[in-house]
Amino acid sequence: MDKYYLTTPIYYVNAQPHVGHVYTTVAADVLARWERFLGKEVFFLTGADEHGSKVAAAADQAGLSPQELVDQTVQRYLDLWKLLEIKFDRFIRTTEAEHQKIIQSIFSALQRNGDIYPGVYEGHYCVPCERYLAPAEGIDCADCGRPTEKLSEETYFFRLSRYQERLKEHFVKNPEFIQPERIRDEVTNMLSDPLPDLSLTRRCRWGVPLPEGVAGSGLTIYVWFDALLNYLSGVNYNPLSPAETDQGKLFQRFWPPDVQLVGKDIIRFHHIIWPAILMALNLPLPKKVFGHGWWLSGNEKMSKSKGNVVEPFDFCSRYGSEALRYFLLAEVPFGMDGNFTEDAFRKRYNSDLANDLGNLIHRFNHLIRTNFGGKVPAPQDGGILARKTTGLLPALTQKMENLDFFGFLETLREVVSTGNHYLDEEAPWRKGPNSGPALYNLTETSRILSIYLEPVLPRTAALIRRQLGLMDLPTGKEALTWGLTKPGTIVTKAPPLFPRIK
Ligand code: ME8
Repeated sequence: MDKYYLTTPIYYVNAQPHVGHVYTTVAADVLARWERFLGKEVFFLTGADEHGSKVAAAADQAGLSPQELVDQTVQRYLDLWKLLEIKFDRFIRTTEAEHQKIIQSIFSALQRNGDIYPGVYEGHYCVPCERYLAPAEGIDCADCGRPTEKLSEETYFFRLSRYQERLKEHFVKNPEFIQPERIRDEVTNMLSDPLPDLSLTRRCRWGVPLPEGVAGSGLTIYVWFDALLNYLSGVNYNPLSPAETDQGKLFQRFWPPDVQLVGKDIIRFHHIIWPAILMALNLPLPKKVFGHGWWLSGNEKMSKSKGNVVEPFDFCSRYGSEALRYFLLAEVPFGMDGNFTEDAFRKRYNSDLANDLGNLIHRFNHLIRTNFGGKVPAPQDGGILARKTTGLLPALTQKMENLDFFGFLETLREVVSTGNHYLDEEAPWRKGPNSGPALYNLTETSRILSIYLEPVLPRTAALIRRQLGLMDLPTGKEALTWGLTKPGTIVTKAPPLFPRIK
């Protein structure tokens, strides 16, 4: 069986989750569900980035210990993922003892092969971004615009400079590594000046301690080194434990990642620093690292520090988590920025979900119950609907491979729209008992549609199948054959899938 290893960033738990975090995680969940549907063995990793000055400062502000703060906040993330039906295989926390041990042994391994060496870091550091500034940036952070701290501290450096040429080569030979295409130039330009070595430790009380025997009192491992390595510790990689052990099996099975999703705010970490660390460890690189666009709010990036975030719990309680999953992926192509407004959300909800999809299912369900006593009538020719729905798999697969959720949903909207036109033209309410084959075709179309919609709308897909009495039919690729619904299947009355928002 093919494998598929997929990751999201691990989010800082200094504050509550917002719609930006939901975006990446929902996109990953959709991919994971799709790949499972295709029959692959999937490992979907997400988690929490729990160390660093920013988390420690938030804990101080809340009058809690850092551990208390992260324990509380991580629960909010877990609750949110449950609400949104995120089916991850592992949720990693960087405060887990096992993760910390792995970080230390990777640090030691790199030190042994000369990729880590002691030195003094002189320069600026941005705590909100947990980032060392390049000397040319000056004293304010180019990413968030805030003033930074001036540091002069003893540290250990990672020899990032050693990997500059190999990174360049890798980018040329593996164009699919940097996705989407529109950010390729930006990433490649990051290599136009010599790469400075990266300071790997900080004078920060809340972080992974240096490995035993490494000098440096008061120093902990730089939070980004700790965080990036979650993608390795998440599949139990450990340079000290051989691959054949139980520990090593998960790594053996799933490494390297097939797709890593990140927001475009952290592409330097993921397209430059991360692959360089893997090169230093002699490990294969991820196949694809995709830097998606931002959700803006009031034309600025939605972020905790700007105070312009959309709160997902409240949003889900008003409109449902399915609608949020749908909106995020249907509104804007994945690589682009989008403005999140309640008005845009309501418009899309009402047009795509309430009027088109919800109405289609509601209308023919009603007709089967009134014209045929609730039993799916016998089929004749599948006609245009059979042609429209069967054979979509290659095109949809291609779209998912390109992370084109927007195009994927556009294709499914066309199916829904064909179904609604068909219903209008066939007008079963006029044909009475002669409307049987048309209603069968609509049932079959909706069954196949529910299979395709499942990754994005898992609850809705199940509700469609339940009201059409199709719960016992297969849901894997074999479900795509036209004609699996048995005539006589009992259709039941159900509330609207997406009640119109006034
Ligand atoms: O950067 N639009 O964590 P973080 C779209 N811990 N996506 C957004 C977004 C927005 N407005 N705001 C946040 C960190 N995101 C590190 C990551 S990984 C080894 C360590 C999403 O809590 C997007 O995926 O700041 C972005 O990259 C991530 O959340 C940043 O989350």
